[in-house]
Amino acid sequence: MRVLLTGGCGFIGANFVRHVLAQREDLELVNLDALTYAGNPANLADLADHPRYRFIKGDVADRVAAAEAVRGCQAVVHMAAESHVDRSIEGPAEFIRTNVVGTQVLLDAARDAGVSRFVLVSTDEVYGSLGPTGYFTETTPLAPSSPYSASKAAADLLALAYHHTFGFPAIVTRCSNNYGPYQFPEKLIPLFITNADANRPLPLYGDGRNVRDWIHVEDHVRGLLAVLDRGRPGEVYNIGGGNERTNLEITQTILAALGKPASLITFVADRLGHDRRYAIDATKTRGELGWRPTIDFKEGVAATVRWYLEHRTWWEEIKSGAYRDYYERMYGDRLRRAPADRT
Ligand code: NAD
Ligand code: TDX
Repeated sequence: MRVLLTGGCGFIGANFVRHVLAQREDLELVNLDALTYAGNPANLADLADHPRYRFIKGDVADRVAAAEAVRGCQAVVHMAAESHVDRSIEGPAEFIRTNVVGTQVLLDAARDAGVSRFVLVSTDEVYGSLGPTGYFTETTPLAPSSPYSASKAAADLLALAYHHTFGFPAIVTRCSNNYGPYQFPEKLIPLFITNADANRPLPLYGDGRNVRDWIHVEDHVRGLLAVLDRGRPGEVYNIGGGNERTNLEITQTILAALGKPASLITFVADRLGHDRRYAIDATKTRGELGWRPTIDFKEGVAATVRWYLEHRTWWEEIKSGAYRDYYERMYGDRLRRAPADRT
């Protein structure tokens, strides 16, 4: 089967391509990626000539590019997106263009091409924020709170509406926070590993007690493939690791793994509208698809820290480019205004 993957040069996409080419001889991949700041050809450079892989540089919101990419494909895994909440607070427009309009354009192209499956990679953030107890299930009402999560909720509901209205074979996945190799160092775990390595402050938002439910990217990729293989059209599948941690706990784990002092922790002004807690109930996906996460959190984080230490050139190149302007915009004032006592 030939599968169109969108956003394959990003974090989850690169891990998806690597997994499929190594382990799924029955699948060929066409990767449509616009190579935004988050799309890095270096993530897949060694696979460029693989016989079951083809790369197309293009924008999912471009009708012609989307139609050309999906031609000859039997299935789609759509994960191209603007993915960083902080950037969506700085400027929502690109999130609407790529995540909402891009999804509609791709859905139409895939409908025209008559694909037999369309997996839309959504996120647990569409459910909004939880209090101290409870879990998101697939029937939890959507209540997105950032421009990012609102744009993902729009994409998610569009896919389900195409199933309801047109009988289009869309399936939606909603996964919790991923970590692992190739994650762009704007996100919490790679940002804190790379900053700590350089003895730079770790800017922890608010009181550092917000909770995220972490899953290794490899387990997410296996979940996406289970949905592609066995998911039912029109259904939603939650994917989560069951590893709830406060951001402060994550920070302490990273510092311990690197042997760095707690004095690097710097509490800074909170993210606007910061969701307090996410936690996924993945009972349906486990029961119906026979999927379960396999990577122990402690071991997964230790391996991820090692990966960043062994791939310095990869992230040093990113952090020395346009990323520096982003970092100054996002953190410059926050860090200058942070209390002198960093603990
Ligand atoms: P990422 O930002 O690392 O990668 C996004 C990729 O999409 C990049 O390669 C980028 O070039 C590409 N892209 C962006 N705009 C495009 C466009 N208009 N046309 C074509 N390509 C475009 O993101 P990620 O963390 O790998 O996330 C992938 C998907 O998974 C996203 O849809 C995200 O919402 C979802 N998701 C992520 C997480 C997580 O923790 N990272 C959790 C749940 C769901
Ligand atoms: O500098 C930081 N300081 C900080 O305290 C950053 C970048 C983050 N944080 C906090 C905010 C969150 O509570 O850490 C937590 C995780 O932040 P991110 O890594 O930005 O992830 P999050 O906002 O939870 O969203 C992620 O998971 C769901 C992905 O970026 C999304 O694409 C996915 O949908």
